[in-house]
Amino acid sequence: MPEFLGDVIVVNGKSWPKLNVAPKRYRFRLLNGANVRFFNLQLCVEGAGATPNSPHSTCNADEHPIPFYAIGNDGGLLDAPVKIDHLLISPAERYDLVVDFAAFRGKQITVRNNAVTPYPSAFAKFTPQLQGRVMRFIVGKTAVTDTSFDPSSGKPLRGAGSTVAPGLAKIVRLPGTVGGTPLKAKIPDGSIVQTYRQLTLNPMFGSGGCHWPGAGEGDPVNELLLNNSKWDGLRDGTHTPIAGAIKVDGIWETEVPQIGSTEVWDLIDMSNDNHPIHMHLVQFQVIARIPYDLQGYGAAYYGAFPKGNNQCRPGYGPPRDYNVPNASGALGGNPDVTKFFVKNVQPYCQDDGKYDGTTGLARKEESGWKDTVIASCGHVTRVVVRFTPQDLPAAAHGKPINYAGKNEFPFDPTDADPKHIGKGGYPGGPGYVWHCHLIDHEDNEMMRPMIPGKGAVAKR
Ligand SMILES: [Cu+2]
Repeated sequence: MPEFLGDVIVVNGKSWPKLNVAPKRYRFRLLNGANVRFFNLQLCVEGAGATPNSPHSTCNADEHPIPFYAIGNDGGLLDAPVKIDHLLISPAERYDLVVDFAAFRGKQITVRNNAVTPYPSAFAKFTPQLQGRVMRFIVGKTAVTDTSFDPSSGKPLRGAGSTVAPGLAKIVRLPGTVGGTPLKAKIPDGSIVQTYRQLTLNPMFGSGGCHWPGAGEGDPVNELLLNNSKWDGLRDGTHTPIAGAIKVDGIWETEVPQIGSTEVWDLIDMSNDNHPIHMHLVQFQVIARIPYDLQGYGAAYYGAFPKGNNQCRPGYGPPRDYNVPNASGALGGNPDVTKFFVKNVQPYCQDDGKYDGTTGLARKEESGWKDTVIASCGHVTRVVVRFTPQDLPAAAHGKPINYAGKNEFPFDPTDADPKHIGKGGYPGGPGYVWHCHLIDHEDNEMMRPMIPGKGAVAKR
């Protein structure tokens, strides 16, 4: 059973609570703490609005959605407020919101949800009276003065001109993101992106298949894997490690980024659901979600297993030798996925991602520092990650800065010796992890170790 689903929505420990608010601005910090449930939230005020409900709206016919502002997410404040009227939030993601209740004196505003579960394949029943509502605001009748920051002003949240955090530098834009240098911009000693990885997200079917679709009704997903690799990195049945893996504290690791380096990871979702992929130690930036042909790629992937054993048993096919770059120069031991990029989202996904923003460039509200990204069905989700503290500049005097090989953390994340805890080594043991943050998936092997290394990395 790949997911357990509860059917009562709980906010701060209370089911479907009500909160009395004054007609002014409030800041809300949201954490999706559900084990597997995504939320696509709207704030629905009673009465008809100037703009009619869109077909996608979750508001009732006698309600309309009100706008609100995202001002931050997982890794801190955005550069400027982003006006939205719905918000997709997956388990472990955080969003910082400002809602202005001033125009709604005496009204009730219900927070509603229309995200199906699993998202977006919707195997589970959706009952609007259960999963469709989250909480309710009851707005006071008496006008109050409000001198708080007004996000509708569009004024910056960080840096010069900000009244919120003028001392906080603007978000450093990593290569490949909007506002960052192009992915192939050169620095004197190599390319700005030192390592490119293509890594798969695999549903492991009882029939032996490792990508959607399985063998039909009754073919269970027994476990989920990252890059067709179990947690310990041992090949199934043979007890030999993945080729190219290194052993750290008894675990065979493959994601060993060089400290300080900048990497691009392509997360190839081979399931029919979205997965919130979470990385420890660092914050990264989302570049885009690129539609791809899962069936075509799946055929190439199966083709990389030996004949006669043309299924996905870990250890017999991808990942092949992890550190041998594929046709696109990507590590990970997988067939090159870029040949299977397509213009339009393929129809095997329940949703084309256009309304919830899980296709194309990163949404504005997720364009800051993130540690959790929704890897969406039918897409290769591309993120850029730099193994440094997040606030270091990316360029000086117009030239990109290369931190590769330099540890800029106040501790040594490359040190895996547990004896060094408290002596500059942190955290001891096998280092860090990256994993799906659907709790039921991470506990079913959808997690891999990750430790920054000191050594050289492959150049593109
Ligand atoms: Cu998952």
